[in-house]
Amino acid sequence: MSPSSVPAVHVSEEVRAALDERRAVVALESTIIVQGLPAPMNLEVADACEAAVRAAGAVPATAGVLAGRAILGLARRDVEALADPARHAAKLSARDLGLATAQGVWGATTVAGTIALAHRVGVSVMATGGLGGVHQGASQSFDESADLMALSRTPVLVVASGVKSILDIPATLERLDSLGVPVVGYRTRHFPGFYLEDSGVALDWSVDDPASAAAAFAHHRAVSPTGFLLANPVAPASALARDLHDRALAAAHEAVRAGGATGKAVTPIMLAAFARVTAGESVRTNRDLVIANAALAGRVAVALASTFA
Ligand code: PSU
Ligand code: MN
Repeated sequence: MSPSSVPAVHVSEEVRAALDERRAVVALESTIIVQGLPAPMNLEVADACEAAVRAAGAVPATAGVLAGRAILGLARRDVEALADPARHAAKLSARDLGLATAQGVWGATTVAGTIALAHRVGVSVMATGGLGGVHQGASQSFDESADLMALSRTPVLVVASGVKSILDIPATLERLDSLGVPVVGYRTRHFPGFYLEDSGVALDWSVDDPASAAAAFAHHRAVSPTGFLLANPVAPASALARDLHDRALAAAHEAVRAGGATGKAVTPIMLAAFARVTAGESVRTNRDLVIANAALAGRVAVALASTFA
């Protein structure tokens, strides 16, 4: 393939029209659908996230790579195809995208992969459940999610309910500090704990409404090339009880250790261990928080498009 035939990121017609008219667009990732949540809830969550973005007045753009085509704005049948276990879709971070498109691979995109595609076409808001972060023992293993470095070089606002519980939360926040990525609580001065409302770690900044979040991000990107983490706590009614959470967390650590899992396999194993120990409650919490994050991302994108386009 000659360099001139290297394909761009493909954008659905609806997303293209929204971008051309400077209307709000929210990028959504697909790893949570394909590797993060069990079927059949995964597709229900994919639909509910798109619906939440639309209800806010923005256009959803779910990212993925279909047989080597990197797409922003997957159709429902594409999401289904990607989630079909028979496809064995890969988990694609930012560094994998070129290889995946060159080799005709099917893959779901992580936060890092999604913001790389989003930024390329001019989408600057995305939603996920929990950002990747620094793993326990990372000072030995060097296991830190590529989501962090990606945020440090990609000016996209990501809405997340903190980072996955198994991670080293204080270390993750230290890295985000070093990388120049602001962490802003949505109606809170504490970093959310993914399945829990509050991780116990204090934050320097918070905003109280979508317009303030949009203004903060607009000001941030005027003076900095980095991304922006808007940390939206799970609704109290959807959070796990703390004792159940702590038991599940111990089991998740054990599952990762016993399986000898490393790299991109760790997060899916951890999520599955939580689902087992909580008898599915963690999956419902995960569903609720990611849909709420999509809704908030929609409202922030609308505020951004109306005021700072
Ligand atoms: N949030 C969820 N479930 C998930 C993820 C986020 O509620 O499965 C995914 C995101 O795609 C995130 C990835 O980028 O987990 C992090 O994986 P890793 O730790 O391997 O970088
Ligand atoms: Mn990792």
